[in-house]
Amino acid sequence: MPKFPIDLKDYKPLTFDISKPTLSSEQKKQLIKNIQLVRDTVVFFTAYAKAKDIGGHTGGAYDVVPEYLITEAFARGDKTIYPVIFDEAGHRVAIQYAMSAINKEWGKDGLQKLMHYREFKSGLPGHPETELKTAKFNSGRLGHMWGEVNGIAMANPDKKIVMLGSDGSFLEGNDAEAARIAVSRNLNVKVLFDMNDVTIAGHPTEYMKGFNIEQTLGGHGIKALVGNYNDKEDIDLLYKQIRQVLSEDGPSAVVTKRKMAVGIKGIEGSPKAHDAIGVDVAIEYLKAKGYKDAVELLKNTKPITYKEEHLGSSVEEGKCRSQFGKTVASILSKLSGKQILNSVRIFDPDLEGSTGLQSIREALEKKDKNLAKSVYHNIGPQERAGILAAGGFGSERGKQGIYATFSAFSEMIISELTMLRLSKRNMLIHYSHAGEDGMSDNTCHFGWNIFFLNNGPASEDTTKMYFPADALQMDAIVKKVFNDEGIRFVFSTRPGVPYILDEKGKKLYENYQFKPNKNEIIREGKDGYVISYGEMLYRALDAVEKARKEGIDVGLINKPTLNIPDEAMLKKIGKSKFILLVESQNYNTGLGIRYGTWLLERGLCTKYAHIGATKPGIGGQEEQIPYQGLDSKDILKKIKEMAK
Ligand SMILES: Cc1ncc(C[n+]2csc(CCOP(=O)(O)OP(=O)(O)O)c2C)c(N)n1
Repeated sequence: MPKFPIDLKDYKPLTFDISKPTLSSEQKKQLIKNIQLVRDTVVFFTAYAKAKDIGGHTGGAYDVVPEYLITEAFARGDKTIYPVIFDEAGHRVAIQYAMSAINKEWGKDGLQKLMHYREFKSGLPGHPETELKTAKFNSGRLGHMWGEVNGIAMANPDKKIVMLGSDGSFLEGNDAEAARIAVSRNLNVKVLFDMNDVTIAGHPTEYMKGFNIEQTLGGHGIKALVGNYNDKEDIDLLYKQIRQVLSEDGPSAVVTKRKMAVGIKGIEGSPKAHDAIGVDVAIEYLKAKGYKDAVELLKNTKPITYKEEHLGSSVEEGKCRSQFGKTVASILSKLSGKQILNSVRIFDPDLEGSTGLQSIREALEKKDKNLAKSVYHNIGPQERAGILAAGGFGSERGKQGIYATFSAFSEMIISELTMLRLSKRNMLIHYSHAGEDGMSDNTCHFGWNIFFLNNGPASEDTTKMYFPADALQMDAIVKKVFNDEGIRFVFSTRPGVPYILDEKGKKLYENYQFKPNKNEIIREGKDGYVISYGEMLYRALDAVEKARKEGIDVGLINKPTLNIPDEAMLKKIGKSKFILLVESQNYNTGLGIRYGTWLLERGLCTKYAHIGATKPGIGGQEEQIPYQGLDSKDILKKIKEMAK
């Protein structure tokens, strides 16, 4: 492994005395130097992950370096400041990792460790997670931290608790509740907001007219100190403001208005700075600062590739999550502007590029810009308000709300779902990034509890859950259920998946009509059956094909409608010698626990087992599935055990 290429010998930890109202010129000089070195470090190691094609986030972490270093320096000089600087925007974890390395919390090789940000087993996944022993708190779902910090303040009444805030997190409703509690109990919580006016898919002040952090805080009873920095940060002012909030009793905040990634040519002020910095942009930035070794490393780093062929499916892959948007766009393209206006509203909680909604927006804009404005709404990271608005729009026959986000965040809307279901709302909801596949964002972003959504009353539930196995099946499912009534969930995963092939090697889901509720025979078998769905189907198919080559005549069933038992199929496979249910959902909450019940209720007491995810994540991308023991090799092993 090459040596960490940023020389940090000029970095000197600072200690500030809270009684001093201003920085000395020496302190200021060193602070500015430190900020630059930490920012260069963040740029380098996040770009290095990008060069390896394992993603990451640069801009947010880069932004908050000044407030992090100033707070840390005050904490060194004042033991009443809680020693952990919390962050409600966990994707900015690069600042936590950078400082743990620089402060030698991981021993003398800490900087080397940064070279492995987001890699498998590196301990440095995409969000801070304490179980990996590299973070001091867990954060990653926006809006989940401040509420907890309130309780930490209650448990430590003699301490001041500092949390880094962000415009994206503040959009989530939990922050409003947390602010009220902090005010009502006069908690010593200090929130330092990075108001860079950038989230993933745009600028909050543009897509959420009226959004204003300081005025909102004022309404809750927190007077925020505002720093307005356009092109240039003012370290003296930031020092004074942080000192002031740390000196006051009770909750208080600093709102730092700045351009995201200030000083990084090409991405400054742009949502492009939110994710990992482009390698070319990083090279230009580091070159200008004379970091020759870092530039060379970035130039010579290749993407980590995971290509592995699977029997029974194609080499070519398609992304189901992108297909969702393409299919909806194609359906809408056949409607007139008036029909679209009357029948759909699309709500994007800031993830449009990741969930496929972007294709819908682009198609609408191509048709008619004004129509797009009326129909398509970037509602920012506001999971609950977004889904409720989508449901409210779908309150009449012929109208539906379309909504898409990550499967992990389905856990946030369970109660809303109950109310929407009671009101018989019409909605088409796409939850992407289900399971663990390709998720170096790690456990907080695993979409492994999607069956929490299966919570309606069994006798009259019209809620449907569909999980296609490849992009062609996604297309067929969306086309089939688009005009259905009720709440329809469609799931997909982060990485592309191969196309499922029939026994002759043809794409199974080409020229195919989707039949809701029906299970599909992918391979017939006499000795037993594997039943699976989604991104696990091609892995299961590989295992089944290999088992068959070894003389075990095992069949494979796809179950694209997750929450409805298929009576005919239950009867058929329930009489075989064994059934193995394969999924990447949580072993505790997935289809596996339901399927076993369905079998027993029908007196079908064959040998049954289910495998699903049982462990917290460990970083990396396609390593997550094998790590859970869910690779095709693991499935094959289980088939062999069961066929004995
Ligand atoms: C509840 C929830 N919804 C959506 C996301 C996906 N997401 C991650 S970061 C982000 C935007 C965050 O913006 P901000 O916190 O201002 O961070 P910055 O762009 O400044 O880094 C979103 C929507 C999430 N992590 N949690």
